[in-house]
Amino acid sequence: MEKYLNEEIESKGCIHISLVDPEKLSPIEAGSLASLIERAGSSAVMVGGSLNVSESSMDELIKTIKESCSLPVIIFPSNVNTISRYADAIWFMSLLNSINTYFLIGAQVQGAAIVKRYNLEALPMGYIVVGDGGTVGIIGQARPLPPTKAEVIALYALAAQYLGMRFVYIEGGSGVQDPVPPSTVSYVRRVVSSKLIVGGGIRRRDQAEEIAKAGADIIVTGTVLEERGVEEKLKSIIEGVRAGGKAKLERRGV
Ligand code: 1GP
Repeated sequence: MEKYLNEEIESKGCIHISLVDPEKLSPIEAGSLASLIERAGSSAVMVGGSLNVSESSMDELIKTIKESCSLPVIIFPSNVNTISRYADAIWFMSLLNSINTYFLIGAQVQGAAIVKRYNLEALPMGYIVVGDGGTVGIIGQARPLPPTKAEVIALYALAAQYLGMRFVYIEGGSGVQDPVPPSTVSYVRRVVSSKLIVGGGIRRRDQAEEIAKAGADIIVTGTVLEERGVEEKLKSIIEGVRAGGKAKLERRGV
């Protein structure tokens, strides 16, 4: 999975991943949504949510997604009970600005043996919640990092990189009003070389394009899948990701 993601990022400059929340979708809805996600051009599907998710709801949803499209599925865990054997990989993540050690290392210790038993590829990721952070900020007891405090966010990201985390996720929180500012993304980009994931509140093409141009490697959107006109909206966001990724590659002279 990591090799696939890196190759996709290498060729496109920036890629898009759709986030599906088991609490918000029935497996039947998820089936048609999964093929729509593939048609629209996402590179993978992430499955997870902060509230009311169980291993069985993860299993059902992931099986349906795998039957309905050929995209790889990555677990976006909120707790140890969201690890499913049917996924291809898991973000093995630590919520770096949580004040609760459970979200820093406790859940990871409890989940590690399950990940091994299910033979899931573990993708090491530092997770940084900025702004109010939405539900995940509350559940994960994140100490709020102001979205414009780029220099502090960058230090969290750099610490993650030095700890060996090959992915860093700057999370604005699902459904928040404003995404992480592109200026913050470009600041962090200049400091770290880990793959940079950005998500939370991205609803439009121009927002996705600016964040990709600023240096994001992966853009995640979830809420848009629950809205009317999803196919059109998703395609337009992914066009923005492509345009921003292309600009990024051109800047690098690729
Ligand atoms: C949440 O960053 C993701 O973890 C996606 O956010 O639901 O706002 O697209 P949205």
